[in-house]
Amino acid sequence: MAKLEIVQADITTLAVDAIVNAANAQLRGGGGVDGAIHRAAGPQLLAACRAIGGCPTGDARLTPGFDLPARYVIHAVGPVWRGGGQGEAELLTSCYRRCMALAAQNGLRTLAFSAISCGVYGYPLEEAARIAVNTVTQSLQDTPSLELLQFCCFGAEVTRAYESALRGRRAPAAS
Ligand code: AR6
Repeated sequence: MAKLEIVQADITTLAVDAIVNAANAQLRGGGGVDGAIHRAAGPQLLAACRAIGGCPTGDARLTPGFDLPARYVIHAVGPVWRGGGQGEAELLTSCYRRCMALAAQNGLRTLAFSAISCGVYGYPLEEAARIAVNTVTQSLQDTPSLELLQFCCFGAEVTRAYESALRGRRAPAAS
């Protein structure tokens, strides 16, 4: 079972098999972590995203990492927070599940997640951290290749939310 870890860092510096980007449905790049990843990966990343075309909310797509230290980028499209009654929790859960499925399919050993939807998309941080930690925990048994999973937190507030979610995490369902 993979080790779960919280790191406070710029995700573009992490030399893992894949980093998870908080992308938009057009996969066109943008601000926040998406902008930072595109800047660090170089223009080939945008070309690869254009070739894919787009990605529905709640899903994810894998590209190479190009100039990044990470081999791959998994572009996950989180929901915009609209008060919680628009299926946001299901869509965010689906993002984490799809990223874990891509990690399994590609035999990834190390993976770092950004805090999907927790920036301009406005998802409440504590709740998003709980979903991230619990969904990933539930998926670990189906991702046998994974040795290390990092939650990459940008700033102390995000780190605190993940620490609290990790302390309260639900054990995986018995198989
Ligand atoms: N490394 C790690 N985390 C970061 C970094 C970084 N370099 N920079 C920001 N974060 P956001 P979203 C954190 O807004 O809410 C983009 O324009 C940040 O502090 O990047 O899913 C896309 O194109 C926050 O905790 O993503 C979409 O249009 C987390 O990353 C839209 O924003 C996510 O914040 C997606 O919005």
